[in-house]
Amino acid sequence: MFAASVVPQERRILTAIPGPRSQQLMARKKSVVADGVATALPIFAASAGGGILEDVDGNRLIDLGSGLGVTVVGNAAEAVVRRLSAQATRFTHTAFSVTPYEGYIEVCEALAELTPGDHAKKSALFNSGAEAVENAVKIARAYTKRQAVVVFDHGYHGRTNLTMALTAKNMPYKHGFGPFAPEVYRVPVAYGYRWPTGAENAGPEAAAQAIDQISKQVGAENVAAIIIEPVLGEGGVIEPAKGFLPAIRQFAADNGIVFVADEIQSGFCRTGQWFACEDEGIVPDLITTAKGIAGGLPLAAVTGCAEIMDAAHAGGLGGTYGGNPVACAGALGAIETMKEFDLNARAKRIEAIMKARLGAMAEKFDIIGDVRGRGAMIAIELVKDRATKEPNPEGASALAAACHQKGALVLVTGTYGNVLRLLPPLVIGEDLLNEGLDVLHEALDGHV
Ligand code: PLZ
Repeated sequence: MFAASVVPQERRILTAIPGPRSQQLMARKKSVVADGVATALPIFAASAGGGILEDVDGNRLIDLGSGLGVTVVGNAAEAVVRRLSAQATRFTHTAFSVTPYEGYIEVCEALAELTPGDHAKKSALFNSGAEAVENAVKIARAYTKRQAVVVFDHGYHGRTNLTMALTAKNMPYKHGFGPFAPEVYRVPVAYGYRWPTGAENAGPEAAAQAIDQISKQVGAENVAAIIIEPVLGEGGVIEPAKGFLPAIRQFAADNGIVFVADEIQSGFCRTGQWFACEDEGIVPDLITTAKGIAGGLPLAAVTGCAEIMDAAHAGGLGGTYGGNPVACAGALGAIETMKEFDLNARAKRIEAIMKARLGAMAEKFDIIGDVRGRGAMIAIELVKDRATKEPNPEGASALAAACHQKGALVLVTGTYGNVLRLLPPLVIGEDLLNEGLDVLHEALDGHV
């Protein structure tokens, strides 16, 4: 049994979506929660576990979103609950920078063991993905004594001021919130489906363009860090075409630039490997993690070469809550679950099921322009016309809404808002996963 939660693993729709209790709560939300904090679904959660999320009206939805890719081990995973409960009864907070505790060390030891490369590694723990990315930039700047940071088209790195600058998409992430941090430069990424000369050329051509722009417009000797998601999540589950990541990684190594893999969404078994950059044998200098690391608790990390990590002066990295003891206990429980149930193998099995089913749907429904992704990070890109590849954001929203009504929770993403992504918890049962895909199939039937 994966989950401490007792939610029955079956889809059940008892009321209209949203039901009356969710509607009441939504009315209360409207009066006290800032409108900027929007929700993708108008239903309120009551409990969740395995592959099911139950709402306050008793509806049970198949979870194909994992709370934005977080609950790799499912909600309320048994080992997470056991460990964090034990920790919470001992102490909930001391501040690691005041009175340290063992759990923090254990998480850093696990990160050193699990991240790519067998060199000496160190970590620093934080609360959110954005905070981890900001700190990776601080560390890279301290190490290189350089300022420029290079990021990519379609990249997403967070919502704080520096990470808004690093994030590509204006709406909803940046609009009206500038000015943004300086010394951030954006270059092309190998987006195979939309590469003008075809997917087969995307890897080398995009790498050449990116390297040319960095060299000519920024100057490699000014660049502290190159930051990239090995699979770009919010940008539309874009796997950079083969060869792209190794070429950029090599360029960074040749020019003394810190190569940062942002594995906040793609890490911790999500793509069928501990980290997605392993797919092409990449060993990053620094790696940022969050989301899947702690089974839903707020925890994030920067991990990397000890020499680079040690470049920041004592007291230069920190924060009141970073590496909170309860969150660390959650992380140790999540990692225990990943190992015990071999969740990398589960992710690969989920990929096989989803790719086969979505491939068949793509043959039937012209609205599907592309099926892509790895492991349990899979997406379909929706288009108005397969020849022009004109994005179809309306189709994506309508499909997602239809899935929600029928009891499958899916997420819409992508620079053009036209990508439907499926990020199920890795502990989802195969019957439930197939049923979720049946729902998507029915929704496609109703909308094209
Ligand atoms: N880097 C690669 O995916 C968070 C954001 C959703 P935080 N992605 C989901 C939203 O609308 O806010 C993310 C990511 C990558 C960084 C982050 C930022 O992580 O924990 O949300 O700060």
